[in-house]
Amino acid sequence: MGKTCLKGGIIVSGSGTRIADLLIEDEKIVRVDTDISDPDAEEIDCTGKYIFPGFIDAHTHFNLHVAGTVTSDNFETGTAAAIAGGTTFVIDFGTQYHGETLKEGLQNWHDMANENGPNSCDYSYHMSISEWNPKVRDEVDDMMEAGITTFKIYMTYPAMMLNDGEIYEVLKKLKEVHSFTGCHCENAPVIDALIKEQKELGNFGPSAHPRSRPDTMEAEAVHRLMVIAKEADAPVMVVHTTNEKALNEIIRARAEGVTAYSETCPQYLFLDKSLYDLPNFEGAKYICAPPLRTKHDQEVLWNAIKSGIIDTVCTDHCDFTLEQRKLGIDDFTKIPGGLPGVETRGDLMFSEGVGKGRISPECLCRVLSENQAKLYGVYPTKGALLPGSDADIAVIDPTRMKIITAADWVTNCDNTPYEGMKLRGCVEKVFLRGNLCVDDGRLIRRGLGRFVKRGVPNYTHVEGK
Ligand code: DUC
Ligand code: ZN
Repeated sequence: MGKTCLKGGIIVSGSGTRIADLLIEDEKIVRVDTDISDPDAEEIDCTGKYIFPGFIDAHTHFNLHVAGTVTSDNFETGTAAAIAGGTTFVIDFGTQYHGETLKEGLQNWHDMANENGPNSCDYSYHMSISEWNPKVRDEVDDMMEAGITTFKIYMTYPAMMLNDGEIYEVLKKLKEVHSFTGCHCENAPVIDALIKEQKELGNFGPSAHPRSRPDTMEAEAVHRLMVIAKEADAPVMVVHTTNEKALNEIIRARAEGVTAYSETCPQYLFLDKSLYDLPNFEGAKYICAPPLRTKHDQEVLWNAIKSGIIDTVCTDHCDFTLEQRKLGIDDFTKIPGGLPGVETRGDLMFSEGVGKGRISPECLCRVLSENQAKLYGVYPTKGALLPGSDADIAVIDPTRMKIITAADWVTNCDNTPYEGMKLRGCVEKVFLRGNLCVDDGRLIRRGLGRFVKRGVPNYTHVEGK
């Protein structure tokens, strides 16, 4: 592969930026310095461009079975979409379906990743625990051994959810092995009652979706999780935090000493719940859980990213075609839920976040790359531009324009919630372990992605950076 030198770019880390050259040799970064001159290296002028560690997306769902169908992106297409958007490492959710062991769940995910492949960015999985018993408890150690060092639990969805006592035991066990779990926080029984209420009122369309899953029921579940985490004296991650009330529960718990991490997703920063009221079943395109919230919540979340309250911005990428959405044409609860996002996150967050002055490049680096690498046990191999790190790199040109459209994206889905959005400041080049995979904004090389065995989480939440 040889040597490549990125000349004169703005090198970004979570704690600062500097103009420097960056030398890649084979799969690794070997030097970051001013005025590197190596006669054997191919030079690429990066003047005025931002050089980020490749973005990490620790929340994707490829090949996931939802509401009687399966996500339109599998590992092959999903990892290609990821790298096209500057994401060089994804962590999907391996899932233990009912009746399975964790090992069987993990094997199923390996099989899918291998069979669908080749994969175009590096990947790993968290393991979703949907049944808890002494055997599963012991298998947690096997998962850690296999490099699956973080987990996921659900407080909703009958096929996945654990009860409060089980959640307590999971948290305690994971603390023992220096791991933690992400948790989907929504109050399932009240949501069921609210769904019933909506249907009794004759509301079967997408606009009933946010009414049946209010912010209060997300906040209640976050509160409960925080209390359980405090009792277990164990760390926990709230995935896809959507609103001010839920965020306040996290802030309150932290003040009481709980080690609580928080993630949000672009859909909660850019889209609001008025979209569910669009006519002609258009609102179905935006169904996800928890649902989109208010413009006020969007501002609260942006401020929380800026002040370091939110640790990560992932995507919850989980996409369905318009035809698939029609499974719920007569009943909003049958619309497969989830939104595409793995391809658009880097561009959206740079253009609308950094470009519009909402967050700094350093902050973007933390929430899209560095914090995730530390939390999920791959730092500084990934999430950093240091000698010895993988040469996973996203080069962003702050003047590059783009109009988002599903007509010409890599994602295997015929719709994007950001259709027609104009961006300024987009991904130009992407390197995966030293290989140029995206050039001039176009995916030019696929199939180089590998499974990554992760280490234990090593991260401390710090606010106000
Ligand atoms: N929410 C969604 O909308 N889809 C997939 C899983 C989830 O939690
Ligand atoms: Zn999810």
